[in-house]
Amino acid sequence: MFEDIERRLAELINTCEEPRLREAMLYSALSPGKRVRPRLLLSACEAAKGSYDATALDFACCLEMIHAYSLVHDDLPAMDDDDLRRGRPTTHKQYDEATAILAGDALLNHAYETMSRLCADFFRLRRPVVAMAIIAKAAGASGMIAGQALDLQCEGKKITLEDLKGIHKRKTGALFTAAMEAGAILGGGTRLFVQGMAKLGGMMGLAFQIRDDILDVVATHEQIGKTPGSDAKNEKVTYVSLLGLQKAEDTYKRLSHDVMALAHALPCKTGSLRELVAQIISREK
Ligand code: GRG
Repeated sequence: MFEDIERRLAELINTCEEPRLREAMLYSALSPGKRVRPRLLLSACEAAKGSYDATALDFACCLEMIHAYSLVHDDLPAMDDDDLRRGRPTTHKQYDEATAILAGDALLNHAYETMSRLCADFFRLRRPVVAMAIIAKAAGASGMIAGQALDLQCEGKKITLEDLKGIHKRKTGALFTAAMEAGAILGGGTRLFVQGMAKLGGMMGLAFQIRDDILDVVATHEQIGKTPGSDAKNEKVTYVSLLGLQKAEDTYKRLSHDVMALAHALPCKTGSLRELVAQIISREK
């Protein structure tokens, strides 16, 4: 699965014509990330249908392109101003700010161009259209971008745990939910199954982000491939800053337990999704 994603991601990006832009897109998208969201989409598809096909693989790569764009833009001086990502210089450090903005824009547009081509190819089937609408909404102004906007607006401010949960659910949870929902839809799952997978995605996204808040405090730069302490530097409100490290760890453990319980309750055709979910929520990097 991982190798399929790497190969297809490179193939899709290599169709872009402008050499420097293409190079910056490849640098940003193919740097050594965990590929969590595309693997979730493909595993959700397998859980519904038993296997995944070329359409699902392209959708998975589109989701990773959208994620890669969000990281490139998040690292820019105007946002979190980070120098390291995935153990390498961030895209604006490796190239320059203008190239990083354009590479992010291009990855985002390339994802939608690819998904709309798949919808056009399969215009008799509803599933790719529905999957694209779900991903677009999750990545957009009421999903990940809204989460990022709120995250920046709340820097240095006093907010409640409920407010923070709302930010995490949008900023991180939206793409996790979309990965699971779109994968289950592309695999032809029933409405009840799709709803269950979407719920699992949302819970997992929140657990993943709480773990991210914790790792920013306790992990090394070698471990996470970025500069730790960045949340404190940017005066971000996190589970750790609101609850303290111990309570944040307890919340994360409780949520992880609920995630695994739901993953086991869902009628999956293969065991690979449960394994991936367990691996993702116990992340050390
Ligand atoms: C710029 C629109 C826009 C959104 C940015 C993704 C994001 C929203 C910000 C990055 C900062 C951050 C901590 C976001 C929370 C989501 C998250 C944990 C991203 C990192 O995802 P991983 O761990 O990264 O899956 P890899 O490198 O493995 O792909």
